[in-house]
Amino acid sequence: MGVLSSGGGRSLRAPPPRVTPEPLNTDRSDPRGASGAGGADPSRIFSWHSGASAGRGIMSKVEVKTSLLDNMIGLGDMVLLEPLTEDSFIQNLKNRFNHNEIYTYIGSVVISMNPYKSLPIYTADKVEEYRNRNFYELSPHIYALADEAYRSLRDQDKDQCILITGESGAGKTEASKLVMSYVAAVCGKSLEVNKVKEQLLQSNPVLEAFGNAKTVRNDNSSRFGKYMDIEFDFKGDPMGGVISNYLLEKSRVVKQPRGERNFHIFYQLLSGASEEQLKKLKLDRDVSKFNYLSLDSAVVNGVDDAANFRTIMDAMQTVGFTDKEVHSVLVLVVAVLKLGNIRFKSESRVDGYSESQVEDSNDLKEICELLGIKQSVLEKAFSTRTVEAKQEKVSTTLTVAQAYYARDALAKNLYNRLFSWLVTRINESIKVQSTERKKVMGVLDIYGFEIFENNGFEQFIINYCNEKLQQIFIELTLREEQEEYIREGIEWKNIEYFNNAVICDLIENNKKGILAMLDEECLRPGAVSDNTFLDKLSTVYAGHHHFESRRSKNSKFLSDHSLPHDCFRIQHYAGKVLYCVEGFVDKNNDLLYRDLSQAMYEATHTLIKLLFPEGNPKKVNLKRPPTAGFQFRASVGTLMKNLQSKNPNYIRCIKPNDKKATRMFTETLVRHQVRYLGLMENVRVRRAGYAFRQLYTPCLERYKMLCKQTWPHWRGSARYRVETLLTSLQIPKEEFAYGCSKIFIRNPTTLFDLEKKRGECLHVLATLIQKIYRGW
Ligand code: AOV
Ligand code: MG
Repeated sequence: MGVLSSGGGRSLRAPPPRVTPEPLNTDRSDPRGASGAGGADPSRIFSWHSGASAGRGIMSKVEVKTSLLDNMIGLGDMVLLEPLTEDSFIQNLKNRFNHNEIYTYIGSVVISMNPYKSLPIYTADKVEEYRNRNFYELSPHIYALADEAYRSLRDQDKDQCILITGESGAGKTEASKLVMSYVAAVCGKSLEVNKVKEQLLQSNPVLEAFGNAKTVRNDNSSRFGKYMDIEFDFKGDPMGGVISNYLLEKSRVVKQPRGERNFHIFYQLLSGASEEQLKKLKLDRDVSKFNYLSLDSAVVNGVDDAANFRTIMDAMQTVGFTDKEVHSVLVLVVAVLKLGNIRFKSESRVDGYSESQVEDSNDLKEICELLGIKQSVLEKAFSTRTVEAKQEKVSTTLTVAQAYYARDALAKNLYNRLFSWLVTRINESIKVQSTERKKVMGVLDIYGFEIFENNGFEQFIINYCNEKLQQIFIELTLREEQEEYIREGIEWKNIEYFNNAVICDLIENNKKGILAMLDEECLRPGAVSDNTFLDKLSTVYAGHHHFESRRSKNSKFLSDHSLPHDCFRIQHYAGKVLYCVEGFVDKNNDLLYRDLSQAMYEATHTLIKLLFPEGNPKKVNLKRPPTAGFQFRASVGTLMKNLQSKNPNYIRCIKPNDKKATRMFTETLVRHQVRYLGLMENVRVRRAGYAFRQLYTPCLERYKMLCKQTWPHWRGSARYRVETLLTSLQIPKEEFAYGCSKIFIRNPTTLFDLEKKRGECLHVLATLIQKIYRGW
């Protein structure tokens, strides 16, 4: 039938955009982009694939079966799986994984299995292979998705976003880098463009050094969320970008769970700095000298911290950091390390009270020298605390425990602010200067869903963020898709799926959500504690299906000893997580004694002064800063809106085993992920659905030249004329469904076919016009 449905192996390059000079008249009211469930993004007109692998076009069920049997590599697109069961789905993934085929499609969604080994599939030749090719022409690859998104952005002028999801260690960060490097490889290559590209790419290692760490799940685990908008000019060349970062897991700075490390940069600096650098930084290379650095996993297998340090230094230079700035940054990293070594003792005062005092002042002295702070100022800030209320200032002494608390709070804040400053500084470098209209590709790489032995506030925030992303996927690929069929009056058998909106609401509801209740508790005067917060939650959510606590009245969990008294459990979309409530209030409050911020503000070191603006005594602000949870909820809300305004491209990462091992496929683990990611439902909707849809009038305007009854003018209702057009082209009836306002086309090949015919028609017309112009 169509160009794509002929036998395999034929070169099926996408028709160049020149053939269709005017933009497709797309249904812009349709926000779906529909990458997921065979939805309606007409911008994919040149690349909607048929659901077959390697240019085979639509395969019959018999063919599919044969190919599954004959070809142990498995099927490239799950849509073709017959019979479609969870077992066959997983078997297909396994077959492919065993043959190093780590990518598989569900329509235009890419499933990516982490191979835990480097595969020769990301070479320059591969880039060339996938460049400007139809999505389905070649075997499934992340490059096909990247190419698709890029061309859609460049040629159809549609902003894109790449949504990468999956649990910790599933391969999101790697995937995001592959997408970025692919796009960098296929766009312009002028000197100027190359410089921008380098800066954009090199921002990655810098942020990874400061924001990633070894966890038990992943040796290079992202401990912050990152969203990067890459901005392109009309030709599709990158002009720059903007990075947004989301809540860094700053508690890691002062304490790491067993078997985990602090952020990479600490180890990199100690291993990689030259003797001269160390001297300037008053630093000892020995990891064991620093309380903030865990020793049991200081060295990560296969990771060369020293070499990485040099890479980071080069990357910082490429991004545009001056030598002075780099030095300033390193000074702050050292200051954090040394803060961890400060010890306190209790000292009796003449008035009978006791107060905390710095025990051995050498580290404190060095910190002060590095930062340009008077030693007495910092010492005082560690032994007394000033509370300001209206006109009054009251000074109280700190106990030793409070002093340690203050020290850790300062270290966490310092590092966190340094990290945010790095993002701001990188943004300054990659900022687009021109005011010309930009096309945008957003790449989202967040921390993946995680369940540890002990889960606290950080995991709660991370898992909430993942819940929200799952929600976008559900909304766009499962809910809206199905609702549109019903709205348009198309015959549709509802496909059931679990909607996690209820969990999102449990967490983020403005009034009663867990985060709102935590805020309420934090702002309440009087004895505020994690336990009173938990009591409150337990009362309000006693009967909630996704919330479990032994403190709830008549709790059915009273005898559940796997649920300790100081914990609550949430049934997330991806599994049950037990959260220990200890530290929730404190981490949400994120308070730093003003004496410490004032001490930092007094520093002569310009960067640290900049990081603590609230320490300016002239600008005392008695208003409480927004809580960590509040800020996160707000920024995630903005992010979701941003993502929904773009055409989504999904990469669903799956972790094949829990051991970070190559060639190991743990079926139960994969099954669990397939379930909670909603992949079966995704295939079902996709299989039953229509790949393309368009309002009748624009559809007619685009293809009217293919039929005498509609060309050059048509009369009557657009719907009636579309029917005339399609009938005259003798396209099988089952390929279409006529909705109230839109025509739905089942297979992309049909669309390609229409496009091809249109292209030929335009070509004939253009030749004719040329002949006329040249006077024959
Ligand atoms: P994550 O981003 O999903 O986890 P990563 O992208 O960091 O996971 O991947 C974890 C590790 O798996 C990497 O460091 C690589 O060793 C390996 N890996 C992943 N993808 C590939 C690939 N395509 N080819 C080869 N190796 C790969 V987290 O950041 O923890 O949620 O918070
Ligand atoms: Mg990551």
